[in-house]
Amino acid sequence: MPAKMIPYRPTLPDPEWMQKRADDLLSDMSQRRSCRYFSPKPVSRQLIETLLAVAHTAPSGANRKPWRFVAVDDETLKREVRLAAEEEERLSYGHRMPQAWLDALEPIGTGPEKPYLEIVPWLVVIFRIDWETHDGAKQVNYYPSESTGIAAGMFLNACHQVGLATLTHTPSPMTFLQTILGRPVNEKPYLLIPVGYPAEDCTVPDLVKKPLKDALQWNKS
Ligand code: IYR
Repeated sequence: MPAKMIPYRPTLPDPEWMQKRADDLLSDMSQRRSCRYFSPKPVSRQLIETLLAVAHTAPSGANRKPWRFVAVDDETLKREVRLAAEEEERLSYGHRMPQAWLDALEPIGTGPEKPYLEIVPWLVVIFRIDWETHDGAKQVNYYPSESTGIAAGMFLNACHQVGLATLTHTPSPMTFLQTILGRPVNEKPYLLIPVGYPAEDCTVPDLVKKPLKDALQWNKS
């Protein structure tokens, strides 16, 4: 049986407007920085829900939407997450990460202490769902990593568009998030994203970014 199809006719924008909009998006997105110093200033649950609704519009393999978003503003839970993340990070920075990795992080200035996990108003944890059970039958999802990555990217973009700062934090391993947040074994922690306003005295590393020309090829060079 072929799929039921419905018309899709978005209004065709004018090319000049498109270029202007793309230029504006570029200058706006170029301002985005990963933030590690957050203000405790609250962000409403409604705003977070809307930003997650944006992420939830992401395309996904076979339209399965193989993700779970867990939004945390409970102080006790945030503290638990911080303590568990720091425990893993101490082991990682202490002996699990090879010297080359530590050297690569040196200009970013990260370390095992993660006070922002408690200070920030929201922790959004994205889980990737590789398989699910429906009516007792196991059903696999398709391209769960790609799909969840796209949803995460759209969430980061949406946060920036409304003026909120984020960090893509990946304490490794992240299984503690399953336990603390009560998620089942088929939901794998994918990204831990603190979301909030930057602290007034927030600083970010003065990094040189790889230019686009080094990441872009036109046709077959
Ligand atoms: N997860 C650690 C280490 C870390 C790894 C990468 I790759 C970064 O770009 C930044 C940090 C941490 O969050 O400190």
